[in-house]
Parts: sequence; structure tokens; C-alpha cells
Amino acid sequence: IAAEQRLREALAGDREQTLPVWFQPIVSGETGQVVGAETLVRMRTPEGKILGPGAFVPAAEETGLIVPLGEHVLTMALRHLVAWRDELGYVSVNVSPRQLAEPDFVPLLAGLLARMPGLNPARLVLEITETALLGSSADVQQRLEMIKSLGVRIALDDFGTGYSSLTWLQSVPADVVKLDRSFVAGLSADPRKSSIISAVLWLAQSLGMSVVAEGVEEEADWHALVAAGCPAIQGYLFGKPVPPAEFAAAHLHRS
Ligand code: G
Ligand code: G
Ligand code: MN
Ligand code: NA
Repeated sequence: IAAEQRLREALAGDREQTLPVWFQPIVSGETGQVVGAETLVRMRTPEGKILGPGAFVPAAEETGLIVPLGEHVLTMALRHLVAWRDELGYVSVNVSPRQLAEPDFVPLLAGLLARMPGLNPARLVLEITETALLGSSADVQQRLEMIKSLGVRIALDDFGTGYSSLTWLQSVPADVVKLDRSFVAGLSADPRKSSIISAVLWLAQSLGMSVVAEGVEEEADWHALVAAGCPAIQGYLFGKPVPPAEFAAAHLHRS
């Protein structure tokens, strides 16, 4: 209830202030150059404290407030993508199971894109987790196809941690696999992890999907990923999530 009340107040306020979106760089494995960014929402309390999604996204899901929250995050992500033009390849946005289950989700997405003519929809990537597909799978499946037909790309987030990852690969029309950081952190010193990563890279490539390895904090892991042929990498080694102005200053080349 406390979390719900706080979220209601944040949504009723100036959302750019109360619910800022931060960005974390995603870099090319080989060159380390920034190719995209993951959008990560935060909450700024009336006292000025910054809260992570763990403090309010679960409440948003339970109450249905994830719908206006998700719309806000998508809007902000696209606005920044447009402002950054060709300095940033793409933004990814996390989409929760509840959002995807909402009948209005696809029309909302289509509406947002229609308001940004000239924006290549492939520059938006929606990150979905395996749990999104439990339950109403036929509906969700159809919705994902509709999202794809808008030209928006789909990423499988936290890949490998669910119990039906192969089913997921088989049934979801995804473009990108985000390899969970539990397989990535410390891989250079762990032959089992590097075997798993090599196998997932091969599998993804065979299916025509790209891969982002998450949670890279060590140089040695980065080098091991490059040696394994991992196309893209995300992690504190290259940058933590930061506010948009800071992201642009640190990671984008103004021309
Ligand atoms: O930024 P941080 O590492 O604290 O994110 C924690 C979790 O919150 C991650 O699993 C991420 O996917 C989720 N998350 C971050 N931003 C959003 C958002 O805008 N919508 C949803 N549904 N989840 C988000
Ligand atoms: O579940 P999802 O993949 O959306 O989670 C994204 C979260 O992972 C963000 O909250 C981000 O802060 C966190 N994260 C990103 N890179 C790293 C990293 O290198 N190490 C750790 N521990 N967390 C990371
Ligand atoms: Mn994510
Ligand atoms: Na993830």
C-alpha cells in the first residue's frame, strides 16, 4: 500500500522528475563502441532520494499501474532516441508480463511510433522475460507477432535463467538474446560458463539472433567474450545506468 501510494503520487506529478529514465550503454564486443542503451526507470521521492525499480515495479504490476508507468517509460525512451539521432543505434525498454498481457499494449506502441515519423522502429527493442510467456501463451504469441510486424525488435531478457529457455527460443520471434549475468560474470575463470556461452552464441547465430552478454564487470570476461565471438556486451565495465544528460556526455559523440 505504501509503495502503491508513492507510485500514484509519482505518476500524478511531473513524471520526468518523479520517474526519470536512466540509460546504460550496450557496446560492440569487438570495438567497445556504444551501439545501444537499455532504459531503466527510477523513482525520485519527494525527499529527493532515488529508488530502483525493485522498490516500485512489483507494486506497479500488482495494481495495474504498470500500464501508465510503462507508457511513460516508452515515451521517454523514444523521445531520447529521437533527440540523440544517429549518435545512438537503439534503445531497449523492459516490458513486464502484465504490460504485454494488456490488450491495449500494441495499439499504444503503434500510436507512439506513429507520432515519431521518420524513426526506424527497429531502433526500439522490447526486452521481455520468460515469465511473460507463462499463462496466456497464444495471446502473448500473437501480440509478439503484432509487435514484430510494427518493425520493433524483441529481446529475450535474463536468458537462460528460466526453466523453458529452449521452448522460448523455439516459439518466440525474438531478434536478440540477452544472456543473463549469472552465466557471464566470472566466465574467464570458469570453463563451464564459457562452454555454455559458446553454445548459446552458436545456437543464437544459427537462429539468426543477436546476443548481448549482460553483467560484464571484468576486463578478462570482456576479452573472453570477444574471443568467443559475442557481438554485444553490457555491464559496469562499460558504464552503469545514468541519467540521460550524463549518458550523452559520457557515451555519445557529438558531431
Ligand atoms: O536498473 P536495475 O538494475 O535496478 O533494474 C532492476 C530490474 O528492474 C531489472 O530486472 C529491469 O528489467 C527492471 N526494470 C527496469 N526498468 C524497468 C521498466 O521500465 N519497466 C519494467 N517493467 N521493468 C524495469
Ligand atoms: O533484468 P535486467 O537485465 O533488465 O536487469 C538490468 C539490471 O542489471 C539493471 O538494473 C542494471 O543496473 C544491472 N546491471 C547492469 N550491468 C551490471 C553489471 O555489470 N553488474 C551488475 N551487478 N549489475 C548490472
Ligand atoms: Mn533488461
Ligand atoms: Na537481464
